[in-house]
Amino acid sequence: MFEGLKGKLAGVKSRLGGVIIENAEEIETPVEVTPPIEAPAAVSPPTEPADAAPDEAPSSSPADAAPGPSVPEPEKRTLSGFFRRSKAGQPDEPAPAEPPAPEPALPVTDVEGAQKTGIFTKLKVLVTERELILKEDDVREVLDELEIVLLESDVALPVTEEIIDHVRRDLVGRHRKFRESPDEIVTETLRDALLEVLGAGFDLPGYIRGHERPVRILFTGVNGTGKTTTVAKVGAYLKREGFSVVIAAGDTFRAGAIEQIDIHAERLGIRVIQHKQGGDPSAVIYDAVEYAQAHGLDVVLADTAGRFHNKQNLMNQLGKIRRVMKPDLVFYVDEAIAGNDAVIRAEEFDKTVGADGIVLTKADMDPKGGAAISIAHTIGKPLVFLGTGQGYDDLQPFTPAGMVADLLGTAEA
Ligand SMILES: Nc1nc2c(ncn2[C@@H]2O[C@H](COP(=O)(O)OP(=O)(O)O)[C@@H](O)[C@H]2O)c(=O)[nH]1
Ligand SMILES: [Mg+2]
Repeated sequence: MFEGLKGKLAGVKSRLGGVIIENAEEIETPVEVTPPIEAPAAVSPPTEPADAAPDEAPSSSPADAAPGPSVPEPEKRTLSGFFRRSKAGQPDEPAPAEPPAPEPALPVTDVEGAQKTGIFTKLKVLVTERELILKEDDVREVLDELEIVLLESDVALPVTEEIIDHVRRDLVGRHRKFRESPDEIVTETLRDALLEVLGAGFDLPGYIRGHERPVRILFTGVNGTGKTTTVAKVGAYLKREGFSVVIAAGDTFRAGAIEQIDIHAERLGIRVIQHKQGGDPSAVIYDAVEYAQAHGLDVVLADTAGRFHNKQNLMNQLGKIRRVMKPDLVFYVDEAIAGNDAVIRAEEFDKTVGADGIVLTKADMDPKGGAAISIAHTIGKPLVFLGTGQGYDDLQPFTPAGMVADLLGTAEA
């Protein structure tokens, strides 16, 4: 799923990490430390090999219990060591604890004075740190690249712009201590930017539990996108979640549609209410709602024929279904592989008929992910499910955190 986009995002991540490494500036921060009584033993002459220091000064935090002026050394060595490796082209590699190198000690002030005036005197040491302050120019090229990657992946233009703006706001002009790895900084920034546009998702089982039964769900959308298959998958999913389900065979328009849903439902052990082909779909759906009420069922899932807003007769029929069924939820089904077209169609559908949630099918065949990223933000309605194959279990409740973790190749936060 979304393999093309994932690969391109990995490229952007590593280049943005490179920009961070190039622009991390070295600064010197004065830090006051109070040496403990045993401190004199830890004061190393500058000529002594530096790796003698950590035995006596295991803490790398000079503010904690720093026993002498040589304490900040391990921190500096770690940073510079990390920096060297990163420059060598491995910005993603975490910095391992490395054995101290025989580098000269950090600039230290007052050492002589401290030794002369007594061990309880506070020592001022200058700790070399790296600080990150990126300028607009530093990131322009990579942000242009990210923009192209998103647009090529069919992310809608306004959504792409929001993501880019978020990343720019997050990185440019802000002072950061260079303690996190560049990869962490970049991943966190991209994660936040994507989460901002992905919306909140939709917890269907939670909705059903908190709602008067039966919950009536109408599935609509363009022919061939996977409505009937999705109705079957959602039925299977809700059964697994412990709900009782009835399906209304509301596609009375297409030859073979009733048989298709019948076969699915029989395999899944779900009851189907059906009339004959050519009948009034709102009558079938009405019967299914009555059946659910009479049997105390939790959910009615209504399949419909593929309809599109410019076919006036089908629009009228859909209006009638809405009046008769009084759906609690209208789910618009489209296919992820349609990319931006799916987003445009969903937007039109929502404006003319109204939708409460979106299902994107065939995500398993979509290398781009643009529709999944853009659709909720564009329409202001949640993406509820992703269809991920032709099997009944190939349905993922959409969660923004799961999607972002998948795209960025990280564990779910
Ligand atoms: N790969 C893949 N195929 C799907 C998915 N959902 C549906 N399909 C296939 O898409 C085709 C059309 O599905 P159907 O449910 O009949 O679409 P409908 O006309 O909207 O009812 C069928 O061959 C399905 O097996 C999915 O998530 N992934
Ligand atoms: Mg169908």
